[in-house]
Amino acid sequence: MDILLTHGYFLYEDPKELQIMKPYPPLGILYICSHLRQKGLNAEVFDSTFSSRQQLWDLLKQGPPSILGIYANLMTRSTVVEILGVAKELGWQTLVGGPEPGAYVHEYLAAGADVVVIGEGELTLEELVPALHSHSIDKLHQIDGIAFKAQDGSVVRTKPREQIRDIDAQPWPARELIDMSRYVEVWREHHGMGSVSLITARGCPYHCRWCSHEVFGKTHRRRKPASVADELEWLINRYRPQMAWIADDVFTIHHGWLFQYAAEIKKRGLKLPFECISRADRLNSRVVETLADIGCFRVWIGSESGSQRILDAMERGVTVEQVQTAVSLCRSAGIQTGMFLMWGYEGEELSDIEATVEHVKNTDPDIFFTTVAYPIKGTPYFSEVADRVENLKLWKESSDREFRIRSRHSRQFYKFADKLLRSEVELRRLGLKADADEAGLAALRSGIAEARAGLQATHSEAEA
Ligand code: B12
Repeated sequence: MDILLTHGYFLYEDPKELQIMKPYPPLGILYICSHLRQKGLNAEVFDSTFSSRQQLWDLLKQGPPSILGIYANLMTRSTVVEILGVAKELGWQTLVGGPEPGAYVHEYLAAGADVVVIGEGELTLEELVPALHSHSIDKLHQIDGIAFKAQDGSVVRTKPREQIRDIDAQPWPARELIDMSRYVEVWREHHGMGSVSLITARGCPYHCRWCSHEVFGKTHRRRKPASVADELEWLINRYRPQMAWIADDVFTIHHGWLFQYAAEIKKRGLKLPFECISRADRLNSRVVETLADIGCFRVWIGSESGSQRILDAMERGVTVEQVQTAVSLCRSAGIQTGMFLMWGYEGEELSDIEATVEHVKNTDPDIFFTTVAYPIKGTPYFSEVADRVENLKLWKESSDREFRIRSRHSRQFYKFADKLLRSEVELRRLGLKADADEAGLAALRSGIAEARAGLQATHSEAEA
């Protein structure tokens, strides 16, 4: 074996994910694997999702030691660090890649990675794997898109790796190397619908200040509609799913592309229900009707805030009205909407929180999720608050989600904001029903009063 690829996500160790049970395969390492195989390298995958650490340790022990490449994101850091430690001890050479390591080169090298791969992995690994097998550190200096420790202990970062120009020329992810049917089955068992995932493009050209662009920068490369339709058709024939998730950052960026794709899907009779993420400013009535026509049943929209001031501070490039219009267009077309909302962005005050509550009440999406903003290293948001960021834990035991920002409101404050939002939305929904239960309405009203009092009481408490 020339390289073993893995990721640090073990579903069965995560009580929260065990309740959600919506796993998808790690497309990034599967794309790398199919590319390397096409180039004649013997690449294998250890898919940790349904496995245990012990199974991985056994495989690494079994050897013979080769190269282990690990995908890391901000949630899997501590597991990836543990895998690095075990692999090094057993004599493996180690690489890390994915959206997080480029922002923490020194830390990952100190944690046992021999090389950090920055950006897209395919072309870099095609050169890096043979170089590592030849044990020639000199060759590493010639490989773009990596960071490593030179013989004198200094950290070398080579030139950025050029992106793959024609992503249609790439082979599809090597799904046949993992237990794909298990993913589809888990979905079917827990949600009544087996699901598959695919991507139609790479990269997002927008510049929301909190978003991580570590892998693809601000570029946007799309596949050809027919190529995506081919992959979808293959997925349907091979795994018989009842739905799909299009895992692009923003599915409806390019309207012309969407209309061509829709024509292709319709021509082939491939109407598989699907969900996707989009932006309100990339949805209009023709786009929404087209989405409905080809089976889209839910669109996720990053609404973030109901305060235009905060949206502008995020450089979101969207107005509150656009979000309201997009949600109502989707509703008229029979498409559900899911909304992501963020508390605590720089400058957010009580009045902005009230504006968000009003916005969600008026817009009434089918589902919404809230997060307290966290500054991901490498983003403009992180740079803006860097001198106030504190991490109470050791790097290898924590994640960027655990950052505390000095002088921001306390976690308790945002819990009250959440309670206010949920109770207000619920009250509105219940209030619209003719047979609304009076006791239920009264309980929600008192919850709202408590949340507002809590917000006032904790308003001057700082986070860290
Ligand atoms: C799909 C997705 C998910 C799915 C994951 C399902 C799955 N298994 O794929 C779900 C919804 C579960 C999810 C959840 C989360 N996600 Co997410 N997600 C994505 C998304 C939209 C697409 C991933 C994808 O398939 N990309 C396409 C492939 C081709 O790209 P790739 O994975 O990056 O792989 C390339 C390179 O990274 C590199 N590479 C990858 N692996 C390796 C390994 C080695 C050894 C090497 C050398 C190179 C390498 O080469 C690959 C091919 O070029 C990305 C954004 C994006 N466009 O990538 C965000 C993204 C990865 N998610 C992100 C975040 C923050 C989260 C959450 C923390 C959100 C939350 N608040 O809960 C959780 C974490 C979940 C967890 N426990 O890990 C961030 C990560 C930021 C960071 N610095 O880590 C991203 C980048 C979004 C963003 N822009 O902020 N996510």
